[in-house]
Amino acid sequence: MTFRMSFAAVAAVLSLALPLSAAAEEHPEGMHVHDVYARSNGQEGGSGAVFFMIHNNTATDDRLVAASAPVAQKVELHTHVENADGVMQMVQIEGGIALPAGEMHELARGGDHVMLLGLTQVLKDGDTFPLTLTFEQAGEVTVEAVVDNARKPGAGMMDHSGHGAGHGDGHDHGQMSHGSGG
Ligand SMILES: [Cu+2]
Repeated sequence: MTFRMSFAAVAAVLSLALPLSAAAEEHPEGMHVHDVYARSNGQEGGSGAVFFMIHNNTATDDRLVAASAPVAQKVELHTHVENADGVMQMVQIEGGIALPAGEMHELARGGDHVMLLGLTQVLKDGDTFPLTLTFEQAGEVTVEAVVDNARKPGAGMMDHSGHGAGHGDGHDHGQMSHGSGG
């Protein structure tokens, strides 16, 4: 609080000289989506996954409820859950991803991700495509995703070798249980 007050005091003093937008530009209010990258098996009709960081820099709790991209027939929000045998399985997220006001949420390999199913074009490293995210409150936000299969996850929290390879080459959704009565 002391810091905030002194900052406010300094800001007040400087406000004549310094445009207010200088501070506002660093952390503008809004739904921020950073660091968007995709992995793909590089085959038409294949699959891919998109990862990014969401920063809900608003005063309102929100939810990511849907995603779409022109490069896939179907786009779903997925996560991984551990089954009774300790094996990670991919499942579709019911009801979207909760984004409390002011908080960050990372979609990362081994965790939540946007799944691209039935690619309508080949995605190779360096290719880009628009990804539109639909938030319950913030509405639609379109960002550019870049294909980067070599990207390493930031914090290797879990090894999850079986599935990680799946997203890269030949992710077989036929073997996954996607909440079909199970
Ligand atoms: Cu998936």
